[in-house]
Amino acid sequence: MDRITRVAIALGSNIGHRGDRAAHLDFAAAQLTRLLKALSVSRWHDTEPVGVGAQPRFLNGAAVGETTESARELLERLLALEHERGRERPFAGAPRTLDLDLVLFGDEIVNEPGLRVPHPRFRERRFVLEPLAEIAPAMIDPVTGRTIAALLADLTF
Ligand code: PH2
Ligand code: MG
Ligand code: MG
Repeated sequence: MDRITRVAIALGSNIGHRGDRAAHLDFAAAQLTRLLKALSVSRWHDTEPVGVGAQPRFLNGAAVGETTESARELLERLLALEHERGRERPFAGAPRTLDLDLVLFGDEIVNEPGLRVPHPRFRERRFVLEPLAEIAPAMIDPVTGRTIAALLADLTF
């Protein structure tokens, strides 16, 4: 029997195809139903850009589901979906059509080139925690041992 891992993914877009950021997130959600079992998807949240200067507003969401693949294999699939939506990386933090970040991969802690889980900054990011708390408030961050709901309640801004 393959080992089943529950994963959390953060979705973001701030370049819309003809202005439609939701089309990118809807595409990602549809593809994730093929990649993951028992998928839950949050609603989409319109958010202020954080830490990237003057950029278009984001649409953010979260998805939770189960996989039998490794974190590296799932990451490769997420990058392929970003690529399908024309994601370009001219510089770090550039505006993007589709960003799919692996936030949690079960209780695994991975620190490798190109792959860090839990996502190193997700605990400070309301645009990640708020959608994730909608669908998986009891999910545990293996680094702090805190639930998503507790991490969200900790945010002071
Ligand atoms: N992603 C970033 C930087 N800033 N701000 C919002 N609101 N939403 C994002 O997804 C986001 C951001 C880098 O990945
Ligand atoms: Mg990101
Ligand atoms: Mg990313």
